[in-house]
Amino acid sequence: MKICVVGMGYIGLPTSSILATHGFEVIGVEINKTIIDSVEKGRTEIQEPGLSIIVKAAVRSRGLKCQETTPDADVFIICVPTPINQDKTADLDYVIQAGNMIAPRIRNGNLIILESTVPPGTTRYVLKPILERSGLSAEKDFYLAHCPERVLPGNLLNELIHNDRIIGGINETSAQMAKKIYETFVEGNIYLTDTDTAEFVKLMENTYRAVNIALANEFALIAEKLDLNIYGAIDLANKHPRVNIPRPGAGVGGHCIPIDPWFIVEKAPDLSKLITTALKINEEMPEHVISLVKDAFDEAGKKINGSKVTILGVAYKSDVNDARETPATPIIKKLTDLGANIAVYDPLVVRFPITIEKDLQKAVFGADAIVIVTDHSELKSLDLTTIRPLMKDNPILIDGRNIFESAEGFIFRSIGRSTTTP
Ligand code: SAJ
Repeated sequence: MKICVVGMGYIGLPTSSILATHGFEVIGVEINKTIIDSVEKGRTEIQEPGLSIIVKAAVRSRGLKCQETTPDADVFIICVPTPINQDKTADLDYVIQAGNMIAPRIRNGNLIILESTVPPGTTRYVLKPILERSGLSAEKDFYLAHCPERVLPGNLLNELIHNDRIIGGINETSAQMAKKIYETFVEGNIYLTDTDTAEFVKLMENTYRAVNIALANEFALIAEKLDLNIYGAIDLANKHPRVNIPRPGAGVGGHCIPIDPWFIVEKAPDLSKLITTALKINEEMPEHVISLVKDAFDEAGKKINGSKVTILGVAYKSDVNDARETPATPIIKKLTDLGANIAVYDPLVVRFPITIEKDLQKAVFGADAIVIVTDHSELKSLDLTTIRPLMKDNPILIDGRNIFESAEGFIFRSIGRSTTTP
């Protein structure tokens, strides 16, 4: 069976490689020529445990190819990004483009699966009419399903295989046909529903996480006001059998948690009060980091204008090389607006608008302040006694990820932590 996967990014490439190593003939379609070149050579820039091995195996066995044009196939899987517009509505351009590419290729009996995260109704009311421009009818001539991806970056391949999956079909046959594809490699359970429900379920999952992180962030701000330590308090609250509060931090990034909940808001703005407030709380965390920086500079008797501030970690979360929607971006912008000279260190990220210093000592040399934005494993074992002598007098440490309980010799601020009690 021949499967065409449109979009060879974070989801498309691992999915294609897994399908290829499970006996399917897979053709990846990609508009980015650099990605085509690297996949054809069996390589990937995406750092995920086990991914480069499986990509290499898929390409070497000739089960996976990558090209710019859309081929004929039995199954088409759409794995394109769905970014957000300025007005916080979903930008469906890539989904529409993928539909337009697939429509001329559709034959009787084909199955089209949308994996991209979309507002409820998109499969049925946006994608289906585009595909029907082929002259064929969904349900009668071809089949259509939504199977939202669910994998956690950093543990992607493992979750691709072991997580349960939700498949929404425009009819029962579509869902059953899609299930046959996924059950070749998914070891979790596969649950079938309709497309609108599957779309909403995916958004509920990421919204649930966004709202819970927002609650943790709000608790952190309250804890600072009450002069207590939020992390110890959360650990104790989480001893309750039905409480599981996530970690507060410098901000919520990535291409899903700060974005996908807006796709629910878009469909029911008047009813999405809690979701909207939660998203705003998360968006304001970088501004809170700036207020901690200002406070620490005041205590040090220094001016931000003309100072050197080193940002440690620009990945959107620990141990990934992905900086999309990273809270580091608004933090750097604000500090630059205040006149600070910024240096950036990240052990993993390569692509970022500002040059990333790969030597930690050089990055912190002569700095007035360091701001920890990402809790990479390497930064969790940072030895402050070797860093402090490299910095200017009265060095400042702002810990946006609760790596340190205190920092001797530094003017220290940490999100959700009292400045007077340890
Ligand atoms: N974060 C916190 N505190 C926490 C956990 C996370 O501030 O306790 C921050 C992270 O630093 C990061 C952001 O939240 O900036 C998002 O990180 P994440 O690990 O929560 O999620 P993602 O974006 O890497 O992956 C999520 C996952 N969704 C859920 O857990 C419900 C994943 O399963 C989805 O497949 C993925 O979104 C997606 O692609 O939709």
